[in-house]
Amino acid sequence: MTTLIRNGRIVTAVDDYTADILVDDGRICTIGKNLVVGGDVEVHDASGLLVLPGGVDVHTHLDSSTPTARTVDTFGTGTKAAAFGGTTTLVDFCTPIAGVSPLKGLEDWHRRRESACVDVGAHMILLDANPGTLEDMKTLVRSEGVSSFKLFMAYPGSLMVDDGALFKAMRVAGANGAMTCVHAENGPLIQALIEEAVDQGLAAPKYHALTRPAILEGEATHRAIRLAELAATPLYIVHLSAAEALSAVTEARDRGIPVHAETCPHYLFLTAGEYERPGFEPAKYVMTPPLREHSHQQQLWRGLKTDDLQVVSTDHCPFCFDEQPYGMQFSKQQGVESFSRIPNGAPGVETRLPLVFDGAVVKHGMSLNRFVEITATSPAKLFGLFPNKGTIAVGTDGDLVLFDPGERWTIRAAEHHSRVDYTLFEGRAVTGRVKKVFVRGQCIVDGANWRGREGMGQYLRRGESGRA
Ligand code: DUC
Ligand code: ZN
Ligand code: ZN
Repeated sequence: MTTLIRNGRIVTAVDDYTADILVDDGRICTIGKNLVVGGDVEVHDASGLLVLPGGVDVHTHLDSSTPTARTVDTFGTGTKAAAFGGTTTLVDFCTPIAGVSPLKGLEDWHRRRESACVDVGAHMILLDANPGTLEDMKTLVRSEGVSSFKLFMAYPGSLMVDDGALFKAMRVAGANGAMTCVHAENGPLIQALIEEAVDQGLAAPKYHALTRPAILEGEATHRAIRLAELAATPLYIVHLSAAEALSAVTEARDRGIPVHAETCPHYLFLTAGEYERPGFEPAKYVMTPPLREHSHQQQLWRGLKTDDLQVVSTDHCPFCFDEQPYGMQFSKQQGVESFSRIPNGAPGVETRLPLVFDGAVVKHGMSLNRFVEITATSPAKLFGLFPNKGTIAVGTDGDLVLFDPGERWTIRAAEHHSRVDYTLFEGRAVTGRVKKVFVRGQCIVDGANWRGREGMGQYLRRGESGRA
């Protein structure tokens, strides 16, 4: 099919101009003024709108088991929600079952991924660094296009690896064109704090935050950086929330070490004050790391400005607050008796672009180019997807978003497309709204209308990560 987008203001990480874009057979074939086309072309008028590269969200957990629960979005529902939020590419975390090989884990992930409506790549989570796992890493990079691996420094007894295993995996990643992604919190110390709190009968959701202090994120981030330095691997700190962690990243980057980091909208816009909500409501805000005090936000905005933070991703890890398709045992209600049993994670895949546009461009004076860079271009470059994803240029995929920079609207979970039953941002008014979304030239979101279909998303075999 052929699609023409007329007269939009095209914004990439480096460009800003008005032109027409012609997409043929999935790829942008011409960009120019007043393009003349035949009658069989679908034409969309973008006058007064921004034309942005489709958003790239490199941190989601769709249809995924965690130690305590299962995330509620399938690839079908999660990617539809992403599309309505202007995101056309996801890199999702594949979590293998403990003791099962990562290659087998990827096979299972592919079966679930078949319902995706937008294009999806995979990061692999590693639960050990046994010889078989280290061999699988090489196969994953070379044959499967999985060029990033996440390891946990938190959750002893389930997801955590020790420093030796982390280092071994880092060395293999570094030597094979892959990037190591790290969940940086000091797991054993947090475990001790949780046990103390539980022994004292402290049960409320706010103790999730009080047992995961920022200083322990800072310590683990510093340690991960030093291990990565020794292992000579590019490092990516996921879901960075704390000023202490950002200073470790900044110090390393100033020394020229290839350390990268993302933060998430909830850390930019919400604070630990949410844990003071009445009743069990604060459970909605139980994600890891937890929300921090307001002072951390100033540092995160500073990091986005100075490029010490390169990416804003969502960590979309949705669990319902109440009843849901998998039943109550997989909802936030699991933790009514104790904060330590609340599933860790929150939704966000549908609200990233408008929230960041409103917060960054409208309220913090960030340039449109930098907005595109942190939501599309940098994540595509860091994770081996550029230039097909993350920019607008002749020859690249026709993944495009028509965005109204002036429309004011209010975020409501009832209008979302995810299966989750709440949003962290209920009732928040934002300026800037996604109007139309195209995946490889096909219009899949047209205002409130869905024109996509499950199964149309393609698997993305990625090139090397962390070499941008
Ligand atoms: N880490 C994530 O990346 N997502 C959800 C919970 C966690 O610990
Ligand atoms: Zn994590
Ligand atoms: Zn996550």
